[in-house]
Amino acid sequence: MKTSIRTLLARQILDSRGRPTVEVDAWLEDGAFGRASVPSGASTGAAEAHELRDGDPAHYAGLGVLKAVANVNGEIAQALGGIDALDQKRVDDQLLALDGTAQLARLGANAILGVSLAVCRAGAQASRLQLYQRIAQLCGVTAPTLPLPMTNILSGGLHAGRGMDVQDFLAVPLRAATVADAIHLLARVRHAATEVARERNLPTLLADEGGLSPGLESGRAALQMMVEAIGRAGLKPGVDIAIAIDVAASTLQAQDGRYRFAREGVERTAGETIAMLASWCDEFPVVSIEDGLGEEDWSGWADLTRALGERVQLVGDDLFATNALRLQRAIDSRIGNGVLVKANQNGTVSGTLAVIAQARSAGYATIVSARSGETEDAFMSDIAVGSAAGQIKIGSLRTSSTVAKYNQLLRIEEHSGAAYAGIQGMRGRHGAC
Ligand code: 2PG
Ligand code: MG
Repeated sequence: MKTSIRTLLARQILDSRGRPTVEVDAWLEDGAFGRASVPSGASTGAAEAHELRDGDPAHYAGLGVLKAVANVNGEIAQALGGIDALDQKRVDDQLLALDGTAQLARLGANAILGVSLAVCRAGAQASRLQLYQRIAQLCGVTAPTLPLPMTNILSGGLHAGRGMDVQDFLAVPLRAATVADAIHLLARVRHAATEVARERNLPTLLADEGGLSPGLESGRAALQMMVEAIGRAGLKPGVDIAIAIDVAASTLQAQDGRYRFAREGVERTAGETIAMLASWCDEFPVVSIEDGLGEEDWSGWADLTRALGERVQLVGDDLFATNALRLQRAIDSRIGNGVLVKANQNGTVSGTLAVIAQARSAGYATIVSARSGETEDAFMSDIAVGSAAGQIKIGSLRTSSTVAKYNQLLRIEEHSGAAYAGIQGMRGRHGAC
């Protein structure tokens, strides 16, 4: 068959942190070609699909991915040869079956996702479709939509040497007619944040996602700086630009279910953490809070949802790990109202799109997200548009791996004439904000 997989070829390349990752080339019988590479997190959830690393201290400090590469070039290429690339579900099911473990620990989720992405791209080329159109076809979406972006401005946590306790402070454009307008507003805020940092003699060097890492003593101080940067950009906080937060609270967990805010020098119970987040929502234009509590703190999450779920978007990242079973548990007990979607937490294109569909049918918001270790591959932008996810979370408007995602949105907007979701991408889902 013309669209059968002919060749799969993987190699080790480097990501934005200079760490090895997997890149896969897929060729089909008719000459169609797809190349894709796999991102990697730092604040990783325990329930994520398993990233296979070599563990050889003499090679990239144990972080090499030569075993995953060998798994693609050997066992996976052998098993997938001749399968129709346009049957993405069959390709992905075959990959899962071949691995045979729940978290894809045998062949490696990095090997499996690299193949799944590359085959999807080759399938798009064979179908003479743009990648976002192919994704839309796979999801049964008839109206692809440009997502509302949330953009990292200030970083802490594991992305910035724990210089601040909370991991991400992001800007969300409230008033933009197109994704190009939205990106322009975000660029103004990012630029103004550098000016504010410079004036206050704070560092202006880049954190892992291209944001600033001012090392402020508390979340409140970082929120004040966000508001100042928005104002400095000539924009109104809460009118033009709102704020999203990723607490990444799983990385703050201490003994007895408490959370350690080391920079601030305090430990908080889940209840005290919820009270702190609520006070931030009272005082600042916060519209979205991700991982406000830890990945196994289901009862705390239930309290958090009762306290703030009507007011703001409550996003599970480590909590859900783009995993259908974990998401279903949350849906059944009404925990959170938004899902961060990371293909490498799940392991396959089909599995990732299924989680988006599952979240959507339960009325949860969906935010397609980059990882803190990225490559120049902008596949996630096509997923966000093609699945009409409504929102996308990307690092700052700095460094080519991050900017590649924004640039792809600009290209798709020009090519597709698709509508821009705007703030409805957030509001439309759960009535919050
Ligand atoms: C997150 C991402 C991006 P990482 O926590 O949402 O900010 O980080 O890829 O390190 O998990
Ligand atoms: Mg997160």
